[in-house]
Amino acid sequence: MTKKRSNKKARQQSWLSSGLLALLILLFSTGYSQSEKQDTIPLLHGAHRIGKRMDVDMNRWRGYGLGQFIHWGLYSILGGDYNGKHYNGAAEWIRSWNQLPNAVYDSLYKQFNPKDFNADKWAAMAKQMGVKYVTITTKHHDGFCLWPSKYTSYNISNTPYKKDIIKQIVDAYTKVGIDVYLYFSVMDWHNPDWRYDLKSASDTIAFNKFKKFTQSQLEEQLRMYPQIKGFWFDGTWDNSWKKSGAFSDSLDQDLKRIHPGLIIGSRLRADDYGKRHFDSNGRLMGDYEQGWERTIPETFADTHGNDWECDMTIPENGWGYAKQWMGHWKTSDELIEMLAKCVSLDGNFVLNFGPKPNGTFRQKEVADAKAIGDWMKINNTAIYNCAHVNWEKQDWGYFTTPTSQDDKVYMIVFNVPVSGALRVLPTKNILLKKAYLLDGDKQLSIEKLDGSAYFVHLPNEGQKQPFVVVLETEKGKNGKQDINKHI
Ligand code: FHN
Repeated sequence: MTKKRSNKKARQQSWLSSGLLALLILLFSTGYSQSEKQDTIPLLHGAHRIGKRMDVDMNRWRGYGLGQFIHWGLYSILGGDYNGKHYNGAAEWIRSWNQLPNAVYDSLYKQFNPKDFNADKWAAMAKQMGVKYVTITTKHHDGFCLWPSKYTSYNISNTPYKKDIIKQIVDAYTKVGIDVYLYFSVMDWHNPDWRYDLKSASDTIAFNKFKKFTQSQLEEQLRMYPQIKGFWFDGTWDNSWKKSGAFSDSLDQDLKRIHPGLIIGSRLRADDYGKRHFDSNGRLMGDYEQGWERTIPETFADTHGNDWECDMTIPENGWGYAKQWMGHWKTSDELIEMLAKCVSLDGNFVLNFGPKPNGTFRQKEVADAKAIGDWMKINNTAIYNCAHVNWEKQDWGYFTTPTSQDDKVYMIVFNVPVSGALRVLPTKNILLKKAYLLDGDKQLSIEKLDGSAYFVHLPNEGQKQPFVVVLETEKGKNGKQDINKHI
């Protein structure tokens, strides 16, 4: 090799390595994001969007903060007991218990007569609690429909009660300004065409009928309850459905075409390879992540920057009414702390209620709704339309920040240190200008520490409830995460 050629090669190599270095610096300085990564597996039915859905309906969903879940159906009649014995699973699963004959369960509809059900009272309780959206089971895994579906006789119109429960709920909640979402279990233990897997031609024939039935019921709900904002799908984990990714993809698109703006989480679809929630390239399929059931992400990194919702029970498990609740019952302070944690990590917190067969709520649920509502009345500014703050988490509680302001941060305080001094460590040398209690505006003193840290000093008045401290920063300096920046 001549000297000239080897010089040229050396120049090329050094250009290549400095180019590579520059690219690496760029990737690390901008934060390598999920949206920037390459998809390696070609998919027809994977995610159809990169990053978050940014339309008005989804922005409204993002601002809810707090939601209510309602599991109500025939299982509430048994309340987890049959023949003097107690079923140890979740009460709404009791039909699957081998000690209870299916025929007995499937006749329960003849007794369903919730004489004390009053949708306006339910909506008033939810309103007082401060919820912005409700999700109600229209059909759980048992296949019983709380609306008068024309596609099956196993529905509310054939009970002694007769009246459409879903319509009453949609109307009553909508009237008080709470958005309604309909829970729909695809898995249907009552429909003879339901299959867990597709192992033969006859399975496929039956399941094709089942898919048509499912689509018809969903379109029926959209026609009957045009005010709804979305569907909450469940019972989509079996092989039969996982092998039907093309169908669930077209179903999702059809429903959204009929009802523009409709919100559907990540439980509906499976991709070409049967992967659920996240497709084979790791991208979220759905408008928000729907996998946080009875768990909350520990850190913001665990959310992958996606929209998400946590659905929580008050007892350890069990969504439908159970005469005996299992394990530890969460206190209202624990529930409020879960709410604060979810919002601080950019998620919504949805609390489940399992009404009794007569249409009323158990005492503990009523008391929790009241306690949460009383707390929300004072502190909701730190919950509604709030987002994650990129500041170091501290032991006293959680940070949130209003999405429409860039000079405020809220501290939702659950554990006051003996010293009464709350440590705050903003990012990027952000200056704190002012601190005060949200309730009563009382000004708090701020002490600057070494580096970028501060102490916010609390007055010596033992706070009995979780409370909020408002921090004011310089404009544009509240450490808010870029809403569509995935990590
Ligand atoms: O099996 C159901 C359960 O009964 C309940 O409806 C929950 C609510 O998120 N979803 C299913 C389990 O994931």
